[in-house]
Amino acid sequence: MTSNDQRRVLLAKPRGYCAGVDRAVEAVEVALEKYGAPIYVRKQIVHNVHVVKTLEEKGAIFVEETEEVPKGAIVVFSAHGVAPVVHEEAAGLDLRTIDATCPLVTKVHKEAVRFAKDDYDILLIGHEGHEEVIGTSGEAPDHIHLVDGPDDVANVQVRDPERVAWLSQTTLSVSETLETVAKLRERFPHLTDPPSDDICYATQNRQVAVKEMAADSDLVIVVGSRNSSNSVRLVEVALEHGAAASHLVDYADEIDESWLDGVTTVGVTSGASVPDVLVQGVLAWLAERGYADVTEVESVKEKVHFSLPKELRRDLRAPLPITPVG
Ligand code: 2E6
Ligand code: F3S
Repeated sequence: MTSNDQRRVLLAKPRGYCAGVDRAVEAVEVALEKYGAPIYVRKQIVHNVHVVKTLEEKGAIFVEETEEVPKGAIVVFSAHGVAPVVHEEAAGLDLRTIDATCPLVTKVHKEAVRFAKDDYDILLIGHEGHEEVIGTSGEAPDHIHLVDGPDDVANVQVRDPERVAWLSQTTLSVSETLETVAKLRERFPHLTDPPSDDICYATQNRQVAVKEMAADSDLVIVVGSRNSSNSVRLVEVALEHGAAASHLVDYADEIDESWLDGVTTVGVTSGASVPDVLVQGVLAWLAERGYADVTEVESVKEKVHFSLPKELRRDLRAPLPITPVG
């Protein structure tokens, strides 16, 4: 039996919202305030069930496809980005669009366009079916080949092995991506690197933070949704770096009491799409069970901020149209 005075929590920092998520969620909130409900959002604005539910309660309507949005309405594109064809669909329906694509995803789109213009075969490392991968691939469908991890490298076929570049999804495991790139380079020694890191600062920093606490933790609880790539990666990183166990939960009430059997130190972190109120819920749940001693372990300082999408900034500057009375 673990005595009460040994029980403790290590709380990772940085954790939770990144600058791109903060901007995307605020974009929907500001759009609701400025234009009124309903505001349509194509796909989950970020991959978090609580965020989506909260915005729905405020009047956002989430749809899977652009064609579900009524003609002339306002639609927000999610932080994960969209293919150019989606912009065309929206224009065809006279929709007013607010593009909440994270600027760091847009950066990868631009890299894809440039490599395609130079006629490279582009090997996009990422998870099949993920929205970000669908959006990036749509920038240059004839040039991009998806590589879903190291085991997929053997399947890659290119036109000219001397003209090949790689890019990646922003939320991958850093170590697994390095392994995939090393295998790609074995096959294609002339492989060209992206101009800068595609795995974003927030993904990297949250992985560094969980790595630092993993070996000292008997259990690491990651707060995040199952379809959140960066959150799922944090569980993997925790296990790879010495945590005895690690689980992903959306809410504190999903924690199984049996996970605490024999546990002295609990590590807690959260994905980039997770509001901190959910982490506070987990801390309160743990405190009720004797894990009230919380130490925040800060590995990297973050100061990144992105301004709101340009369509919103423009409208926020403009005076409201005067509605004639009578
Ligand atoms: C957009 C791009 C990258 O599943 P994933 O980790 O990509 O997405 P979220 O919504 O969980 O995290 C934020 C994000 C948005 N990451
Ligand atoms: Fe952007 Fe990275 Fe967040 S790509 S949305 S800063 S996880």
